[in-house]
Amino acid sequence: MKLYYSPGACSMSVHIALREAGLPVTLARVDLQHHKLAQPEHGSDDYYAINPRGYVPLLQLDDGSRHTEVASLLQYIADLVPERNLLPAAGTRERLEATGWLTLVSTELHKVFSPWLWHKETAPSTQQECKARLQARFAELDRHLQTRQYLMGDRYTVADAYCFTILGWARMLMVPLSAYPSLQQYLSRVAARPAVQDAMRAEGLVRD
Ligand SMILES: N[C@@H](CCC(=O)N[C@@H](CS)C(=O)NCC(=O)O)C(=O)O
Repeated sequence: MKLYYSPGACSMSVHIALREAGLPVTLARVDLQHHKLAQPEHGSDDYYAINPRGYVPLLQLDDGSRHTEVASLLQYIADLVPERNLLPAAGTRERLEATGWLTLVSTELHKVFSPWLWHKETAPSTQQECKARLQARFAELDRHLQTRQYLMGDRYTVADAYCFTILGWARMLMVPLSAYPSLQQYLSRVAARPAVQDAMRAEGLVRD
């Protein structure tokens, strides 16, 4: 498989999941500002030629097919290696709960940070509203994590890889997490996982 990614972007959750799954992956870095490939392929560096939507992640399977959307890529990876327990089995109440978390991270966190807070031209009133909405979600997560190690309790899932990746943006976007100690401990717990460290190192976000 080949993962088109940008360091620290939402694509890092898919990168983490691939490492948690023990699946081999080739990384292709995308410059998201210019929508160019860091290493041109077939003589072209135009990322729109790979993904007409222009965004990462994009996962190219070994059959050459190309797929996007973090939440569905994470489910696909987890389902490839059921023995790694990265998601509960399909059709169970636990799976419903886990896909609920994936959707919540996608729609209530990822798409509230982005596109609004990454874009300096966003009106201050919109920024304020997004920050207030995020803080309400952080407070909810903080309460949830007071008595749990991970979103699904004792069990780490790909939803944690996604949540960790998106909440990693908080400091850069000036949405402080200091009022949410259980959430901060959770992020440290996820950060300590070897697969997370390996992915961050490979993306140039941590050094030895
Ligand atoms: N709907 C997509 C959104 C992916 C997305 O927002 N990617 C961002 C990085 S976190 C991106 O590549 N933005 C650059 C762009 O849209 O041009 C998903 O859930 O995977």
